[in-house]
Amino acid sequence: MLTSPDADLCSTVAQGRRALNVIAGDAVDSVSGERVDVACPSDGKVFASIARSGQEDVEHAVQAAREAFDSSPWSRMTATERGRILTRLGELIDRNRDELAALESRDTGKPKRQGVADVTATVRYFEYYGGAVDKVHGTQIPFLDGYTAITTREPHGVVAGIIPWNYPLQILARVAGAALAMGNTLVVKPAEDASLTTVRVAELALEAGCPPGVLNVVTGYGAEAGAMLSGHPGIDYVTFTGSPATGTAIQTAAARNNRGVTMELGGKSPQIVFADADLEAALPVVVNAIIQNGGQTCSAGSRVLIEKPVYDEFAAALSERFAALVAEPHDRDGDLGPLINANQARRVATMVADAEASGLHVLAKGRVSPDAPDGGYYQAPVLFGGVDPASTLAREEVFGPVLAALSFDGEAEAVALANGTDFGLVAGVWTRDGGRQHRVAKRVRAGQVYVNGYGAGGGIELPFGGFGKSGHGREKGFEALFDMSATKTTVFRHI
Ligand code: TXE
Repeated sequence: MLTSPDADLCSTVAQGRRALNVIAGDAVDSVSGERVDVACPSDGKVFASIARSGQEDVEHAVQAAREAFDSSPWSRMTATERGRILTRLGELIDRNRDELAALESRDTGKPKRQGVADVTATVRYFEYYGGAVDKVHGTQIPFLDGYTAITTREPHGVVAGIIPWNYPLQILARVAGAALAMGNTLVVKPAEDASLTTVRVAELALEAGCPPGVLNVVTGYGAEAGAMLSGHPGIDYVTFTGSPATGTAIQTAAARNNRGVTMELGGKSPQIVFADADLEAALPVVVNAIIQNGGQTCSAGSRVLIEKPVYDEFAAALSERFAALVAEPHDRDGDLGPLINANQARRVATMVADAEASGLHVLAKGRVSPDAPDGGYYQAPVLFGGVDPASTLAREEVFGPVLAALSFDGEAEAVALANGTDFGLVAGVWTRDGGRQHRVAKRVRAGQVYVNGYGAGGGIELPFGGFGKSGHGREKGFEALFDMSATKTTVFRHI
């Protein structure tokens, strides 16, 4: 728990926070007492610390979640009662929205406005899943004469949720909303870069009436607490959002125990702009889809595929927008903040430099605000034009404000390019032709397709997940409730 959760927000953030794990309803430090410093991405200065959890801490958390699953009223209470607790949690988050939004913004570097939007979505997740719980039901299956066969949805048991740093609150809420709704208990390992709001929500969950042990948080490093948790035999199911490489490590660890997983592993999502599109409507959406959250969004629209007759016109309009973009400290509340940490800033800068060195053409560059403090992790937005579809920039996730513009000739080439990476998370299709809208939406391999719009991360009601290297399983919407439960078949013989 945070040591001074209710203190004046600004002074609390300024004075520094010492976050503890939440295990079995208690705020506890790691057994070793070791801590991890947390820096604000805007200036690189340490302003908080989290517990560095190890084997014993993970052990305690898994045990607490197991006891809560086996013996607390949680999985036996009626779905309606569980739903009410989740709804109440949403209300409490709403009541604490200023604190949470500012904390999220400070912890991740995202502009305050984005922090506020994230809190709104978090509230919606708990409201949505709180209301959905008692609408999930099984079936009755016509079977042999003299038998009644029914199916019910059963919780997996103890779920591990490994959360990334780009949308800590939202991703926690989509995982916890669905997992808790179905009667599972949870151990969450937030990212070492941004754990503070997760700890705070776990504290609010207790206040909302979640029995101790239902929602546990262990903070610390991925290679330590994360790896221990995902490979723990006491975990029944693992849900993860993050990089494909870590996803592979987690699946391998879970496979040793033959446990199920949900994997959300990012993308290289295309926005396809046909010559007949409403270019004026497309322009701000295409720009926003790559700069939202500094491009650190799994569903970022990081490729724009433009049909040849309008390529020059649309690329020029994009260039004008990009040239005006400014990366600023989070408290300026602009469109674009810093990146999360020095590693990510280095990684993005290297990908940009490599792309330039390989001959890719920069159409426009934004800038970093002169007011950005030294020590912050800033990256000026970059628009590359005429990008070779075989290049690294066109195929690999950059996770920064870097857009690759490619040209195409006709529908078939558009679909081939859209499907030309290993990923398949989201796609945007911009055209006024109704037949083409349906044809292209059908043929593009992506978990979500938006026609004449783009929902980078939006829509908590909409099932979300990928094909190929983007992962498997579905989060959000009603569908997540199926991922977070298993079908049980019960057969009664009439005697
Ligand atoms: O992610 P990691 P990183 C992508 C994006 C980014 C790249 C690297 O391309 O540039 O990943 O970011 C925990 N066992 N995305 O290194 O490693 C870790 O502590 C168990 C896409 O930060 O995937 C954190 O909680 N857990 C993405 C979480 O995994 C481990 C969001 C994510 O970290 C672990 C973030 C291990 N061995 C990055 N190693 C998206 N899809 O939205 C790390 N972790």
